Amino acid sequence: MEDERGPVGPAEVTLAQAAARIAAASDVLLTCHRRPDGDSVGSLVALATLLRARGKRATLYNPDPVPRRLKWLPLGRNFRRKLARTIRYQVTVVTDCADRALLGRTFPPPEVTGTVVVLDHHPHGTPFGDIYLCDPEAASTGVLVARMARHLGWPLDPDAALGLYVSLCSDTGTFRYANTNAEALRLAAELVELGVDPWQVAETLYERSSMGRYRLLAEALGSLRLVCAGRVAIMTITADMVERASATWDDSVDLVSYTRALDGVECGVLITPSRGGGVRVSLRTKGGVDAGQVCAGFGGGGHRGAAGCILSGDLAAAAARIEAVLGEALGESMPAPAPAPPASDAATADVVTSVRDDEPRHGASPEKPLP
Ligand SMILES: [Mn+2]
Repeated sequence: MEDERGPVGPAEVTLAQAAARIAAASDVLLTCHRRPDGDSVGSLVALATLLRARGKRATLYNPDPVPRRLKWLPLGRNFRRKLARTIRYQVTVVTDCADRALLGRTFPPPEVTGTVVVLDHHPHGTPFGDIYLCDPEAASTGVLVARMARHLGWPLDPDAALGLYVSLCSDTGTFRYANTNAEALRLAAELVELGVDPWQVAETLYERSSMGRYRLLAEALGSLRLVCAGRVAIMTITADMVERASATWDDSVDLVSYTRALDGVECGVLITPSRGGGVRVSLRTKGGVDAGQVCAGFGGGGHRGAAGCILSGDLAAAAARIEAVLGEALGESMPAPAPAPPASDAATADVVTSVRDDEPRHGASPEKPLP
């Protein structure tokens, strides 16, 4: 496992091969990137439900807690945060993870994991594990789980359906972003036929904001400023602001979407202190600028429309650096840059985005700031 990012990479396989390996195991560990989000948790609980229905043992694991807004999912409270070193699994499935570093240092060793099967959909990921299946065309990792279930002839039960639906909502912005495709919508329709109630899910995910989050939003909007002739919006959230709002960092999830949603803005940036030191930059674009590429330049990564990275230095220095890079990227991406291009045109650009949660999962090295 330790050497698998060397020249001899993991086997990139077909869905059938990955499905066969998972189906052959009776004792499976299921995990995802640190700081799990709706796609990873949703796809994992769906997979766990499917495996258990076949009489297999499926253990859900992540060192970080499942966010409160996702705990209501079936098995959402059954995630283990620690594993005994003596436990042995035949197969470990990792979902929604573009880079081994995003699993953190606590990821169990090969004698515990058994064969590691990675199911992912990030473009430009760094393949890892023993079996690596990645399809950037899949709107969410849940789509891969659904394809696998179909291939194996495993019927989706209502619990699996709910997990897959949340996975879709999470990564498509509830069917708004440019990764929303026919397959995602067909799968969603199938899940609704299986009993998923779209309003109940939306209400649970999006209509239970805390007042703390609203106060934090007010603080964050107060920090918003436009640069690059109005084409870049930068928002900052500091620990002081979180405190003043009597909020938690959990309340800041997705506030970055307010930056991109401004008319005329092509790149939205949220800057926050990073837990491990340095500054976390969350970047959202309308597609003209490749957010994943910009963040990769700083050792992070992600999708075209949503990515993240960690910079060294203080908040102001990070803002200045990202502003400079975006100014350059905007100059290159737009043949005829205008001070205020119509947002409606920009919105039709080829965006591949996946936002719901913050994107440490996309960054290559969330735990240590860059030098
Ligand atoms: Mn995802």
